[in-house]
Amino acid sequence: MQTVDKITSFCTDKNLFPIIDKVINGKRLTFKDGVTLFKTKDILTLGALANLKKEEKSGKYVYFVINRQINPTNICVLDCKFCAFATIDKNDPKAYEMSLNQIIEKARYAISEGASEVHIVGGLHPDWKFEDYLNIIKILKETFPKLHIKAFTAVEIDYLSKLAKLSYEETLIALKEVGLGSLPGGGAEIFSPRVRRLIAPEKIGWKKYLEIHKTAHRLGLKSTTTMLYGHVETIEERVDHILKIRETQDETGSFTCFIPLAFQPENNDLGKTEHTSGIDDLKTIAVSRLLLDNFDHIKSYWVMLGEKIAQIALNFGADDMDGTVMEEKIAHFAGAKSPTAQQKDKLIRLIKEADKIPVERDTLYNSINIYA
Ligand code: V47
Repeated sequence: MQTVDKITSFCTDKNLFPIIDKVINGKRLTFKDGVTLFKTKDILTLGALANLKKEEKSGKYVYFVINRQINPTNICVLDCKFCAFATIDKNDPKAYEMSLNQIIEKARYAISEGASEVHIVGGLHPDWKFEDYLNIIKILKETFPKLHIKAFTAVEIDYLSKLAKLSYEETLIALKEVGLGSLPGGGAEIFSPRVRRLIAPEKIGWKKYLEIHKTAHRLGLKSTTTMLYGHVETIEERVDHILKIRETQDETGSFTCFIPLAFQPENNDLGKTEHTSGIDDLKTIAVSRLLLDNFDHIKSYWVMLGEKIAQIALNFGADDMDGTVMEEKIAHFAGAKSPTAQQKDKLIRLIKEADKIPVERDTLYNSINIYA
């Protein structure tokens, strides 16, 4: 039986028939298709289609990285309504700032555990200078030359450029020169101006977010990108967000991975208390896989999805699990139920149980070890 017939034979939503045909014939999906996919109740057809596309991209492989997250401070001049991690008040009992030494020791420990990457993001500290941020990268790279430093979201780059009175390009060049390896994807939230006004009114808008990533790409830096979902956004706003990312990837081709971030609902000022549902999580991964035909990788971020949904998502289009993380704070301040760190062996087991082949990768998806 042909693949189209096979999938249509168990499909229970006739609205999906034309989309199945397009996906199997390699045709690009539209905004309307994205909305239809999000609205379907036929989760198994959606999963089968997304898994088919995943297998075209990466076969049975599912990637992970041995990494550590380091969040140098949570003191932040912004006051985003959804964020439970940051505080604007230096006297808040939860406020903290790490010394350069503490950051170096965290990286040293990570390397002793086999890490190839540190992922550094944090608050926009009211008193830190551009040089303080620059020094974090410089000293880390001088101390650990082989370590890949994935650091500073577009929101931080915008802040640093203001501190340094430099353009985005000049700011990124200065950071690259001292050892910045790539940019992480945080800070994208949802691009819709309506949603941004509600959840993060002071944060840079989507145009600047994408301009910073495009500038990084022009300079030869790769980056990842994200979407924070499950708060006050509509399905249409999710699809619009994903398509703006697809357009940017058409231009630059330098995003390595897309990461849907499931909203963690504790300690926020949005009045939201519900976690995303498993069905919504799986749909979001699958629709992302199907719409982002120009992305090689879709991440199933176990920290925010929980291990169980993250594992199932490996059969709904995801081909990456992020990594060991070692010290997660942002989601856990907001009530994430997952552990704050993950053992490599556990990641391998989760991937194998999903009938996939675990591949330890570096930040840029060079494979380090295949666990066939
Ligand atoms: O920028 C903040 C989001 C991001 C919450 O680039 C929240 O490979 C859920 O971007 N619930 C930080 N999300 C994490 C992030 C990330 C994680 C893993 C890998 C990569 C990558 C990037 O988390 C923030 C914000 O968008 N966030 N608060 C919350 N309550």
